[in-house]
Amino acid sequence: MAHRGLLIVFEGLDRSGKSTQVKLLADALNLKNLKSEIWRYPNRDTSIGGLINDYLGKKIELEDHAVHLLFSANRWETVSEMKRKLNSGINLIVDRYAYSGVAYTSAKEGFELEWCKQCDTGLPKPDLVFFMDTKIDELEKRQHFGEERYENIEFQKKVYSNFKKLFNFENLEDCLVLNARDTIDNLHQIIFKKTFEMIKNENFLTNKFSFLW
Ligand code: T5A
Ligand code: NA
Repeated sequence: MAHRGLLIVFEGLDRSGKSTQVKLLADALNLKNLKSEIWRYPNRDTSIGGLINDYLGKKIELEDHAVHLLFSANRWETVSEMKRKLNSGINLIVDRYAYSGVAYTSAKEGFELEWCKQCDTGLPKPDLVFFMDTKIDELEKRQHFGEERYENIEFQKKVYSNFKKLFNFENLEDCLVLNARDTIDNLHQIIFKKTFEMIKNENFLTNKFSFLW
């Protein structure tokens, strides 16, 4: 029976190097004929994604609960295509997912983690999450930091502590924490090795998914 593809997610604060590693990983897998696609959330190409894009770019204002649900809807609107691709054996390398949804909204005043998790319940659960762990004050030095909504140090600190709660950094079954201050190439080597091991593990790739949470 054909293997399904892996669902691999990258998470981390703004500018922590996710997109850089997502691209390197997808390219390296494709070079080995392990068919892989890059996905990202928010997916700014849909009409919901267009609203989110305007919100992040500070062109429009949206109520905080409403925007949280839009981010979630932006995942749900692509979920059948996600399952179809995974079932056809394509690995999906995903730049942010529901963990960002929860970590960012629950950094806002008056939002409980549990409420934030609710709307993403039932989404496919990633096989592997890479968390790009950065020193918050170093993000400011990276290119373009500060242009979009949420890109300020105080907010990012709250987001970071929410990620810690979500992933339970002391008991890392769901997630591999990477030192995002390492060089781009070193990080890629670690990420590729871990992913390749998983792809080669026959026992691991059943055709079933788990679901969040
Ligand atoms: N959001 C998202 C929610 O609130 N709810 C949700 O449900 C979701 C899904 C959009 C925003 O939306 C929020 C979270 C975000 O605030 P985005 O479009 O993913 O998120 O924006 P960013 O996370 O900011 O994505 P970026 O592309 O801007 O950052 P990346 O991908 O983390 O970083 P990258 O790879 O582009 O690198 C940034 C810079 O650092 C350099 C790169 O060359 C680049 O200049 N760099 C390194 N420098 C030194 N050492 C390294 N190891 C480096 N790696 C990269
Ligand atoms: Na950004």
